[in-house]
Amino acid sequence: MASEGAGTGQDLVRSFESLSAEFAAEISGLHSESEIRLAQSRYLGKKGRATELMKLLGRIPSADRPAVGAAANRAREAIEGLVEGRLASLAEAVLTADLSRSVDVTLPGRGRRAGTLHPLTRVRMEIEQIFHAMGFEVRTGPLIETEWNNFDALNTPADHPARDMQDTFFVEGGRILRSHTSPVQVRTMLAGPPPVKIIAPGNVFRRDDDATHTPMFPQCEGLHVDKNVSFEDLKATLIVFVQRFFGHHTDIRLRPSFFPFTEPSAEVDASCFLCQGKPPARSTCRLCKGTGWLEIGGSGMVHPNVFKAVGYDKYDVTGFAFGMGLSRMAMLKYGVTDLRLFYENDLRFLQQFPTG
Ligand code: 2NL
Repeated sequence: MASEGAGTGQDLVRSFESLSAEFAAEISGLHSESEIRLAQSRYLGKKGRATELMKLLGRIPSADRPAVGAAANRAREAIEGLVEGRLASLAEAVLTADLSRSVDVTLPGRGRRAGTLHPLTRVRMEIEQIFHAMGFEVRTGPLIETEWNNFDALNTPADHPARDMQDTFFVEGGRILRSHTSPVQVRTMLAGPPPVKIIAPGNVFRRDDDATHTPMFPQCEGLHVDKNVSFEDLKATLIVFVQRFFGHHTDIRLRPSFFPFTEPSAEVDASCFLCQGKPPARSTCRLCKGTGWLEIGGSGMVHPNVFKAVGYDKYDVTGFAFGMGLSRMAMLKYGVTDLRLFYENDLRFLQQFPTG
């Protein structure tokens, strides 16, 4: 070692001066903090080279000692400065490497937003709750049905126009996509004796596709069969429903109509909840178009032929049934003017129906 033979103060001063240069050379090839710290202790530690050099201080003339002490301090400061500088540039290099990756590690997190229910789902759940509170059970069934469950059992004979290829989807094996949820009620009646008090929400299919019809749409039907179920019970049930769904001032209007599976049959209108059906607001109402009424579905007393088909005694029980389209209910309730919005899954539309 250069310090070994140090006899004079000047030799020792030179040894200290070359120490920091040697140290600089040594750490220039090191690339981790632990290696650099280790090198630092080899020079400045208890058994380090600077400490060994200091031990020679006793062998030199005392007049030279202050100069050697000053040289030792300069060497220590220089080495410490080199360590700090090297560690800082190492940290800088690590940061630069991080930032140059394709992932920007400094970007704030995106966060998670809870989803919302689709407006058609919301309307279905609300209808389920209202009828459940009136004692109706919620039942579902398969989308692919037999022609018998979908048509024959419902007093809809083979020559009825609804059974045309143009109006119904026929699938392989003689089955069809159900055109209403009535087969759910048929299955329920076939499965057990009266009473039956159910609603059947679900998707149905018709060969229709234009501005106001989609080939698939959700509907909800209801059926109440028991001894002495009357048309009055139907009216009362519908009134409670529209009042809970549209608002407690709502009234209903029943217009004579025809369905193969009910007799008598009626179209169901709800009084317009926007203008309350009252003039003069009514004359300009954008919702009911001045009529004061909103068409919401159909209804009637279950046809005796339906009871015959499912094996119920038409002299023992009576029943009412009704059906409504959920898209129409959602459009009326939320003021949606284009049916297609329900099926485009545009978040700008869907986010207008917050859940909670
Ligand atoms: C409408 C009309 C209606 C029914 C559905 C029904 C079911 C059985 C027996 C008798 Cl199992 N009827 N369902 C009755 C009358 C009308 O729906 O315009 N729906 C959107």
